Amino acid sequence: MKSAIITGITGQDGAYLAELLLEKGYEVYGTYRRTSSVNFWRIEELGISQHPNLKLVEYDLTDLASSIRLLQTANASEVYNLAAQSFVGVSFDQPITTAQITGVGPLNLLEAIRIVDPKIRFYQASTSEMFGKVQAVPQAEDTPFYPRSPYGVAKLYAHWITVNYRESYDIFGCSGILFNHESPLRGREFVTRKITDAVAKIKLGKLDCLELGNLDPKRDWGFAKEYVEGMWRMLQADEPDTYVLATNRMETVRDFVRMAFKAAEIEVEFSGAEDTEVAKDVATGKTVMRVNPRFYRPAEVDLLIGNPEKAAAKLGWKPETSLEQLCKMMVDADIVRNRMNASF
Ligand code: NDP
Ligand code: GDR
Repeated sequence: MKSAIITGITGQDGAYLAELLLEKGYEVYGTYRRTSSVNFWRIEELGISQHPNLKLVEYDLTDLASSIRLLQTANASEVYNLAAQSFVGVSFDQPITTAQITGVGPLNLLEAIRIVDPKIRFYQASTSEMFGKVQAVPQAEDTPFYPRSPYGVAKLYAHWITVNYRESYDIFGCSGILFNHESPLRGREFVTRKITDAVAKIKLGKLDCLELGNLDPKRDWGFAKEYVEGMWRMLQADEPDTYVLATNRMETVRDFVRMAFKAAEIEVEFSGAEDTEVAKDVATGKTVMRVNPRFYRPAEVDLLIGNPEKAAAKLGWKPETSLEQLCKMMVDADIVRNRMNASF
């Protein structure tokens, strides 16, 4: 039986990847952090938390000794490093913690691989945030990087150290430059889920108005479940490499707001500009969304759209779910959860 380690199993991608690897017959070591109240709601919702081939291991990415012990215990042939302080907004308030976890953390795992077994295959969760300020459209593997947040800068270190270990020590290190990917399991601090959760609450009469920051940024949003399949394919390839996963379609945050309300059968109309922009329910005239500058970031990434041709050609990977389908799936899931007063 093949064995794999997934760091960050309590996160969105960790949960979907665990589901995929268990389906493929792997033994999965999923890591979670020691906190006062660990939350396994995602793997519970997927129905895999009690799976006999899933082992949950306490682990912190910033600790080299525990990285070595993790590899020794699991005897895994593949390591998927999904753990990170992954919220861009928070990285401006906690830049040092972000650098330690998101930037240097992966180096602990690479060093542990070098010490324990250099044949272990390693996946690093890199990000379109490394492209940051637009240098080319659409962005591909060879587009120059220009990160715009402490998170993006930290991820860039992790990306290059993965490439460096590949070239220096022949470690099978893959870097997946993934554009935004969402799902009903997305954390509520990220904009798509913040929107779909609020739309569900407004639909059910539990909330009057959603507050957002900048509505102009354009993002390339895909479905997370499809993106974890791409991660797995990268580690099955003959050679380690760097790949972009994206849909090659972009929309603004404002477009996603409109789409989410539409999925709940509420038509909205936008008016006002920048700080005073609002969206009103056409049927009732009520304001259901307003801009609050509190959510603006010190530096913004205006436009991300990826070119996934290399992943299509070399891995046979292709996104299938449209943004409209994804958005509807998220709104529907949030309506069900809010009806049950679920807290996640
Ligand atoms: P989440 O924020 O949902 O999950 C992050 C995971 O990392 C959580 O399980 C979290 O644990 C864990 N973690 C945080 N700090 C540590 C630490 N010090 N030691 C061990 N574990 C830690 O992220 P996603 O699932 O959305 O993303 C997965 C990875 O992919 C991340 O690295 C992210 O930066 C990257 N990425 C994500 C994209 C996306 O659109 N989703 C796009 C491109 C890259 P806890 O629950 O305890 O906080
Ligand atoms: P991002 O995702 O920064 O792209 O990082 P997020 O959903 O947080 O923001 C997307 C865009 O929406 C704008 N925005 C808001 N964002 C949030 N969170 N809350 C708001 O109220 C709000 N209003 C407007 C943001 O300014 C931004 O432009 C995600 C994370 O998953 C990273 O870990 C990952 O690397 C990248 O995607 C690719």
